[in-house]
Amino acid sequence: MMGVERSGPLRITVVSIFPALIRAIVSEGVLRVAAEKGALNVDAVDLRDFTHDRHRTVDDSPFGGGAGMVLKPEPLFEAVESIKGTMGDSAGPVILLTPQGRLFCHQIAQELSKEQNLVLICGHYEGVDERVREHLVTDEISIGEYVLTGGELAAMVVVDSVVRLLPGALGSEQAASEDSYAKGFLEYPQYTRPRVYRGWEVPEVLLSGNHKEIARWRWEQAIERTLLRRPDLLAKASLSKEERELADRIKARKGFN
Ligand code: 6GU
Repeated sequence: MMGVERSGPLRITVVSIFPALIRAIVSEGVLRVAAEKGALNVDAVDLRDFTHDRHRTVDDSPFGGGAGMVLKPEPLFEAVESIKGTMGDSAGPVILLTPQGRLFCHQIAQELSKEQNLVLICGHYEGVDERVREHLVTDEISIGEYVLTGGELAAMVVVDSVVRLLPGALGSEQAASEDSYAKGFLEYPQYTRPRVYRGWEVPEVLLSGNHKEIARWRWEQAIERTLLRRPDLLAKASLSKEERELADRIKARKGFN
């Protein structure tokens, strides 16, 4: 897709042995609304539809022995080839969800959100025949350093975070560009009514109506929170000279360094 605007919805095809699970998730909330608005089109493809035996077998025991089962290559190749056949020249990445993949993050979500088509293959912990990795998939993604029973939840994490970045998918267009990870630091604290709850008061500045002061307070809170919880993020953030100086002053005041 590089550098070309997508026409129409981002089309995501998820290959899974639990397609009903995928459909359940995309039929609620923001994902559903994004589809209704024409920003997104998610298809769940049942891997078992690409088997040819009576038992619809998708896995087999590993050559060389060992515990667990391995996803067979034939159904995966046939499923992805069939999906790509419907995409023509706009076929995009074919991504295997696996704990061995590169670690998912905001930047990857942003890259994926610019594609025309995505194919997500839900792996299973025991593994996928290596020929699928070598000759079918173009990328492998993990969502974190822990092990899930299958790639379905990981695929849904990827879909969810990508959909938030699609133009026309969120209620307010600025919301995604204001994300903490887009800016490189964590969010400031938010409050709503009541002004006093169980004796706990909302910070006075937020009630002041002074927008300049409010913006400054939020900025300082965001910096402070990031310093405390994720100093690594702040070190990488792209701040203006002014912002960097303010961050350094907060750091000094709070006894960081
Ligand atoms: Cl993508 N799959 C599985 N099975 N476990 C994971 C994962 C993916 N990412 C983190 N753990």
